[in-house]
Amino acid sequence: MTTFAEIAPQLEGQAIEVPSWAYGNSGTRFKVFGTAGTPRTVEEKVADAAAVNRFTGLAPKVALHIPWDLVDDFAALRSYAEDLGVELGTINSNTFQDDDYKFGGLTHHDPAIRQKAIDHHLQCLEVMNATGSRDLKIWLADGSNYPGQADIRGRQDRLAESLQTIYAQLSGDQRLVLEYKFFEPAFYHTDVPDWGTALAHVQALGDNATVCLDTGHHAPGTNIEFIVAQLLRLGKLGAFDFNSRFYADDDLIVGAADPFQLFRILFEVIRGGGYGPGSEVAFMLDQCHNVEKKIPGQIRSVLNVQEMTARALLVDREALDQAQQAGDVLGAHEVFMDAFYTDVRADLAAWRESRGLPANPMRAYAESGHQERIEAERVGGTQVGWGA
Ligand code: PSV
Ligand code: MN
Ligand code: MN
Repeated sequence: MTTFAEIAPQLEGQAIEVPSWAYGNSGTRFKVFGTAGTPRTVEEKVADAAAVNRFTGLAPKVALHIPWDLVDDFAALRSYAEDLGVELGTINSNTFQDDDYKFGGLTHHDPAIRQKAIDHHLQCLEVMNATGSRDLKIWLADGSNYPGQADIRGRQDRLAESLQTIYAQLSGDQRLVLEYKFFEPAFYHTDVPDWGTALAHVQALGDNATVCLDTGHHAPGTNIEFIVAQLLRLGKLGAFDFNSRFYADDDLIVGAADPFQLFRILFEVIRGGGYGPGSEVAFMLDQCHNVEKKIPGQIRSVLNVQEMTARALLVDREALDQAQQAGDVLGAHEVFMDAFYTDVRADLAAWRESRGLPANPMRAYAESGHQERIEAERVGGTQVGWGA
């Protein structure tokens, strides 16, 4: 039986990148609810991300979305973030909120619109040069709603060409990370619907192109940990967008819908060498907080990832291997489940305290007065939202 003390050193340095858009107002197509204390500026979003890191020690980077987080001076934003103890992380492009992109961006049949989408990504690369970011994350809303509406094959060819043009402009250790999603906003076909399509494109590009696995972007019942194992095996798992979904795609708190699935995913990450020193996998949240408060929503999220990481580390790999080799089906399953059912909360609380962090970051935040302070201070101006 592996003990918490044995795995504790491996929790050191765990980093989960938080998305700037998690701090803005969001909702559904029915209603976006305003929340007191919501940031009005990019700086206030970065400050909220820094608060999550202060209370948890788990979130040293904040991902930006362009143009939502466009500022005149990214070097200044970078030093503002660094003064608050966080770095600017992944840059996410956006080719889904402009009328020109109604029928797609990087896949569009009109060369002028395709060029506009490519230029947007080149602008993102310039932002990355100023922020010191490593990853350009591309999620496409491209697809079609009706059979016959679009030339599915032609769109793949154009996508490959567009990605090639963007990829050619990467410099240094910059990476292109391509995210897939099985549907929405297109409902018949999506141009990058699955990991196979994403893999085909990044493999054609080269070593600095990898796949982003968003946990919410699969059909119900999909064995996501298998995809993790396969992409790691091929050296092509670049990043995670963590979140939860109950029915279709959604951006709810990671580990909320199915903590066991998160455990299984993290076990394969660890098993495949995707966790810890030397691993290049970026762990990100991609979430929105429609009805709950946003900073505690993010604190809860990074803690969920930490808790399931600790449990996955607790799997007695030697015992598991022995049982597997012996064909002991139920024995192997029990070793796996023993780790999953181990409650690590008290051990983690003590571990955090020993590092000068609050034992219970959720409670510490609630008692800190931080929420009341930002709610009182952030009056006037326009609150930012998903899409602004
Ligand atoms: C849309 O599904 C989405 O949630 C994708 O997962 C992206 O990562 C995110 O928006 C931000 O562009
Ligand atoms: Mn995502
Ligand atoms: Mn999504």
